Amino acid sequence: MNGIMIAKRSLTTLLSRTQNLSKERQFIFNNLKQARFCAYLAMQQRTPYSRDFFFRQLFDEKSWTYSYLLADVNTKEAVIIDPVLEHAPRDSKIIHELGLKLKFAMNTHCHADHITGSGYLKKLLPGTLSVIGGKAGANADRFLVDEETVEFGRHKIVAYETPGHTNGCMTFVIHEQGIAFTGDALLIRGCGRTDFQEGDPKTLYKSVHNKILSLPDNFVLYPAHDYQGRTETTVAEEKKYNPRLTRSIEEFVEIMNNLNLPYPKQIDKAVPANRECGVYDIPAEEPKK
Ligand SMILES: N[C@@H](CCC(=O)N[C@@H](CS)C(=O)NCC(=O)O)C(=O)O
Ligand SMILES: [Fe+2]
Repeated sequence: MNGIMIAKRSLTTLLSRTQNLSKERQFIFNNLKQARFCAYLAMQQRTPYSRDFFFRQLFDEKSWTYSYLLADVNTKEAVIIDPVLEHAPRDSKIIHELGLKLKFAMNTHCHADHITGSGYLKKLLPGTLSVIGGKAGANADRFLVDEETVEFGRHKIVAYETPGHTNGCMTFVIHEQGIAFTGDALLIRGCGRTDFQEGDPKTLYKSVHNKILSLPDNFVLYPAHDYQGRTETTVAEEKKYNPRLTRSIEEFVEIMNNLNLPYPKQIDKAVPANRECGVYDIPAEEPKK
């Protein structure tokens, strides 16, 4: 082996070592970044629920919808967020068993994929009032405006307009408990589609950034649906990992305009029914216990 060949081989070995070193460095750097974010998340402990705050997440397996039953443990006043028609008997049974009094059946928006349980719950639990955002274009007993407060016992929900999936979408925040119910504005690692009803991607992007991701990092977010079995997220997680909302507004619009999702199966039945806030398809007879 002559001198030139030896020199070439040494140079090649040296180069590959340098490349490996930079790859290793990159790997360590990425791991450190990840570890730092995990440590940050661990520090962002959730606000513990007050002892007098009752919370129950409920699920509809047909439309993958989450409903939330909340109550004041002392006064027993309760609200339910996004109830589903078919589950009104289940929900009213829980309310009855726990000795709660349902004050409001609240809707984050006029849903396209299922019929709200508001009307049926009104029938099963007389005295319940249905509630929806004033811009939803739906009928209800109470219409909410931006930043209006809804009370149950001593607890307060603040309703914020978060349009974009539909015009009337609202996010319900309980500041004291560090939680927000985002409806379909923000889903876990996703967001509501913008290709039907009054959907508009730019409006949705601004709503989510200005009203939801601007909440404290440790706020826990509860969506109206999840299609992968996840139950909750946080502001910090979505700001880091939401594949759509971490992009620029232009990229977001591009993504949303190219989702090509199938039309929701129940939309033609659900939207007209929800405009009447659930006074639809309710059995004349009480369900058998
Ligand atoms: N496949 C479902 C439709 C699911 C769907 O379109 N969900 C709406 C919320 S009502 C959505 O925004 N989905 C967002 C997504 O899937 O990324 C059905 O037929 O009901
Ligand atoms: Fe929806």
